[in-house]
Amino acid sequence: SWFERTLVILKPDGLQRALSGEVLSRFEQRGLQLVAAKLIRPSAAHLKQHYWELRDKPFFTNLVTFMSSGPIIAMVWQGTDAVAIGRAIIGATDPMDALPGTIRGDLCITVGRCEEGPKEYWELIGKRNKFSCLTNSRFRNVVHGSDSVESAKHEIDLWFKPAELVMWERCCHDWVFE
Ligand code: DAT
Ligand code: MG
Repeated sequence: SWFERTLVILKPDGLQRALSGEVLSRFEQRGLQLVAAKLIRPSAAHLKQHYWELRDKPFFTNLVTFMSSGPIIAMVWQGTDAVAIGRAIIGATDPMDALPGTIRGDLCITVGRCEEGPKEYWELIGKRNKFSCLTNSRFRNVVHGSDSVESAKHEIDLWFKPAELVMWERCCHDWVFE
């Protein structure tokens, strides 16, 4: 149905890199409709809930640290197959596997662990950008998107109060959806 919804997050790297307009317009231009959005700095506790299914992964702590390292934009997008379309717009988890034309395939690169680069380089970067060496998280992949209709419902409940979801009709609705 055209009111399927998905949770999308512009991650701290996306906001820091001034990619918010680019990311929002990709969802907008595909035809999905924005029904909620907010700029927030989420707490580690909140992010642990968000990524609870990954709690046993070795990168879990680093992922939570990275995601709480700066402000993010949480959004809800609506439309036919919004979850699957959202995942297609975003691309594969590892930016190296993401196809050109996807957000991750166009806008980011796998960022290796800090130890992998030459020490002098990381010292330089560390002085310039306090986030660069903050975590060991392998992926700075710009966006999050729900991976199923079920998890989308759960995630939207976690990030938004019902009153924050705005009902409105876009003027081009009938030009995009059957
Ligand atoms: P996705 O964000 O594509 O849904 P996911 O839910 O499996 O991927 O993982 C959530 C995030 O965790 C992902 O965007 C980046 C990070 N991550 C996933 N796999 C990782 C790994 N092997 N090493 C480091 N970080 C990883
Ligand atoms: Mg996921």
